[in-house]
Amino acid sequence: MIDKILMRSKFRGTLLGALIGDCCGAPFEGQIMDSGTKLVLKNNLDRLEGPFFKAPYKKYTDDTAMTKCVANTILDSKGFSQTLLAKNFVVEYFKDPRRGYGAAVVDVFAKLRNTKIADPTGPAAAQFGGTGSYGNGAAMRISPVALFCANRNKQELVQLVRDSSLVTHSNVLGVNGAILQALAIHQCLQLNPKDMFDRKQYISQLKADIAALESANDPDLDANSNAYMNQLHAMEQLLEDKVESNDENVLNTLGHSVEALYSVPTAIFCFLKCLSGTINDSPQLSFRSTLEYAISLGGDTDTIASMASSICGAYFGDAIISKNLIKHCEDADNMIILADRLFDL
Ligand code: F2R
Ligand code: MG
Ligand code: MG
Repeated sequence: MIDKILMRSKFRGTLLGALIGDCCGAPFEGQIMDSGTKLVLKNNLDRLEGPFFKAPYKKYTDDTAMTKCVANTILDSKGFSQTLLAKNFVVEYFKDPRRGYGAAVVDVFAKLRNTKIADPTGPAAAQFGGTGSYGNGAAMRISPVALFCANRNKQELVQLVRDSSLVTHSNVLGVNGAILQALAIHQCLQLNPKDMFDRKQYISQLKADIAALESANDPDLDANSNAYMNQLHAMEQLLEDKVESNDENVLNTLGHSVEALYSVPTAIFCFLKCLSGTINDSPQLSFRSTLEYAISLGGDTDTIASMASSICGAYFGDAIISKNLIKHCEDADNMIILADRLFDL
């Protein structure tokens, strides 16, 4: 049983995790993470968590800008619609375009604006010669949907994730990546962090949910028919040390790119690895380890750290996140307000 106080804390932890991962990961996006850079990362995070000092905010990127749009669309008095979500994305992007958006998704925003959102999913469906984007942009912003569906069944969750994804991402890998990220958060919301965490059970549940999604694919016609199941299986092998989980193996197996398939399972892996005591077993340190480890893998650091820290925040709640670290992230107060409003909804 999760009481109301813990659940409110979990809502805050989910959105704050998403924000902190984005803000702290962004400066390392695309960098080679050699031992020197990893030390810089560690020192940076130590400083941000240490005694408070006044410094410019760590700015958030597209991950948070779009997460806020999703949250505000759900919270709108008229209720969620793809047209409203598309409008919120367009307004936000043209107000503040320099947030490091994906190279192709900005074309969707331009088309949506030029057509006055006549068809909210049309421009996304036309991306990449009609195959749609398989980037991680739908997954990176999905946490408010998982929160909204905390007490709803999985069918409703999957439907709302799909509806919100299709405004920018129509490729099945982009959509299923968002569904997997939402399911990872959704499951954590139901778990009490005071109980023993059953990693096997957590992964089997994710696998069962993904099997249901991917069973609709035809393996003869679709090379990616079991794509996420294969990634979850590979993730489990790494966690069980059937394959040595050094950085090279993690990156070769799970990846760290802007593609949803090669970043969402990686984010879940970061959370599970840091939770299981492989790195440590204290809640405060688990959050910090998840954040630091996700960034240390390099590549799409803001997004992988954002997704991993959001899952971790959903599991533990916000009490275990360093207050000083939160204060250093742009717009943290507003993320807490959004989390509380989603909880009250
Ligand atoms: N864009 C970035 N990072 C680049 C560096 C930013 C720089 N630091 C700055 O400040 O400017 N990060 C953000 O983009 C990712 C989310 O992207 P999203 O929303 O999925 O966008 P998009 O454009 O749809 O997809 C991303 C790229 O994936 C490739 N791709 C996707 N589908 C494809 C397909 N069907 N065929 C071929 N390629 C496909 C393309 O290269 C897309 O541009 C997050 O990391 C966010 O932080
Ligand atoms: Mg970003
Ligand atoms: Mg990114």
